[in-house]
Amino acid sequence: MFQQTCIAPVNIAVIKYWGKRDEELILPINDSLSMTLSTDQMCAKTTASASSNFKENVMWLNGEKVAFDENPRSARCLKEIKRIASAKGQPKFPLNLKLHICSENNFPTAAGLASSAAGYACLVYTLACLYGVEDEELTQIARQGSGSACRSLDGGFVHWKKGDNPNGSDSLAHQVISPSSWSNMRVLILVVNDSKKKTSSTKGMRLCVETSELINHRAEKIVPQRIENITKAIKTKNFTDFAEITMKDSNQFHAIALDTFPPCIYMNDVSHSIAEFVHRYNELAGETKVAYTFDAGPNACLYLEEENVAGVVAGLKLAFPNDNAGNVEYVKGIPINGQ
Ligand code: 2P0
Repeated sequence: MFQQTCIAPVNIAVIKYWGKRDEELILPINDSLSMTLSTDQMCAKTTASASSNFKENVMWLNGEKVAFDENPRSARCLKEIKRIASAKGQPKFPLNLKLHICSENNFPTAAGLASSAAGYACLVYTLACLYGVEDEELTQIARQGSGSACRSLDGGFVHWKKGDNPNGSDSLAHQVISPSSWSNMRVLILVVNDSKKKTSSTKGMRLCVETSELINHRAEKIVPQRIENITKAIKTKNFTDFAEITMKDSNQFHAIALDTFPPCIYMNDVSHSIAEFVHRYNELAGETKVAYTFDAGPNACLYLEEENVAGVVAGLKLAFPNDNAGNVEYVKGIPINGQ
């Protein structure tokens, strides 16, 4: 039996990916940029085994058997890895051996907490190690599992370029700065609700591309400049500019989600109260100390520098006591991935 186990981190976008120009190859309509979190507290862990005793490819996700060959995304990731392994010659074992794959997330799946990003990044990386193709360009394969997964294969801040080629060969993710370049950056995750979201990201963005009159304006006229500006803010560690762009981009993503017909509503009243708290906190502090961003769910991700964590957490605990039903469940301090 041949076996490999790997872990992969979550990433949280500050410039959001929303909308595909090619559903099958998972090619986005705009660039996106994210920060990779430490694997200490939130990660996916995958073990893949190949054996001549296995009769079929089988996958378990968080203990539940899920489709593998019937799922076009996981099947495509495996096909691509095998294609590279075969092209390299001398595969470690016969490529026709069947696989058993076991994957677990140590955080809520599909609650807008980037579970598919960590999950597919982990699946692709584990398969790549199993078949001995670590040195290949893997972000292109992870992207075909779940778009945001391509940003989880590197640490620090990562930029996924939409690319222009119809075959996706230039739709790749690259590191902008290493984790150590902004080592006091932190993220707090505020879990407002960990139940499965109503509209999946895949479905939500498809509907959005089909019906929103604002989405193309965002993709063509807004995002390119934002990517340039936030890259500069990240490279110069300008927290004020970084925070403003991050919050505006989160708000714009939720605005185009609302412009979908029927609308996709991911934030709830508690989410909006958290955003309000952040603006008020910064106003009272007289400077920008914290930024929010919300993905396709109600949970909040707050970006802030280490020296402001204690103050912000104290304020949050006063504003959102854990014992109130419907309020924030818990708060985690998560450092940037140190790998
Ligand atoms: C992001 N999200 O940039 C944005 C912001 C959610 C909100 O990437 O269809 O699960 O598998 O490519 O990667 C969620 O999208 O969607 C996502 P698919 P994915 O993080």
